[in-house]
Amino acid sequence: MKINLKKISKNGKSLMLAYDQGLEHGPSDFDDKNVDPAYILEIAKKGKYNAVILQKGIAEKYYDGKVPLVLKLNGKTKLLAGEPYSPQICSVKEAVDIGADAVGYTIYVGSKHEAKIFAEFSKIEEEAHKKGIPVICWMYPRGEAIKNEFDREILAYSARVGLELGADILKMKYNGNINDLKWVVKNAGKTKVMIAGGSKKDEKQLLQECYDIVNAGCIGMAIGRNVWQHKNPIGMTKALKSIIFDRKNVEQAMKLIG
Ligand code: FBP
Repeated sequence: MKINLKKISKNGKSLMLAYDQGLEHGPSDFDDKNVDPAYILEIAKKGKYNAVILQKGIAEKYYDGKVPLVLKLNGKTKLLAGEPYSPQICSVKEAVDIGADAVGYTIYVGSKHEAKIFAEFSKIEEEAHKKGIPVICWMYPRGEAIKNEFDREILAYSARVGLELGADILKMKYNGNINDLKWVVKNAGKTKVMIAGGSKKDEKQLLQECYDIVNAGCIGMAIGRNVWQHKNPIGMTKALKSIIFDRKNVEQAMKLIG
């Protein structure tokens, strides 16, 4: 089934604001300002993001429908060691009732729990697509079998798995090599690719990554810490948008940070 991505993109490009780190990483990512979900939703609104990515608890208490919503359906803490598995904690129906325009699910490609993950995801994919809701997969190759999660073939394999399983968008990590990313995008076929921001980095490095990402054929970024940990989140948003939507270069974008 062809799923419409218009609600969470513009002219085939997209910039999403991720705020599920409270569950995935815990409070170590936060300061006095960004610990407050209302602060993040204000950035999402002012920055006119194509979507904000939340877990259901925060969505139920803070989301006001002013920006499109991607609701994450699974999650886990960083406290548990061992082979990764992120259990489903929200149904597609609940997500739609909360107002989700798309749903998200993390797949740990190569984990010992892969069979369980695939089975859980296939039900989500079927239900979401029946309702016409796009499915975004966080494709994270992890576990004992994965020696290097940034390896070109492992990343490309993960992208292919996303296509084969029926995801509409993949949220992946960039290993810093644009040719590798082009191969990843090719393997994703008609499934679109977005890139995560990662931990806070130098502004110029982030914008250069954004520039590569667009030039490799990705539709944009689904980014969190590099925006809401920034002293000027809206300036950083403008810079990222100028590259993704207006094809500006890094120097031009740098001037917009303020
Ligand atoms: P960031 O841009 O802050 O890295 O957020 C992207 C993201 O995919 C989040 O949605 C998620 O919480 C986190 O990264 C998971 O990253 P990891 O598993 O590498 O800690």
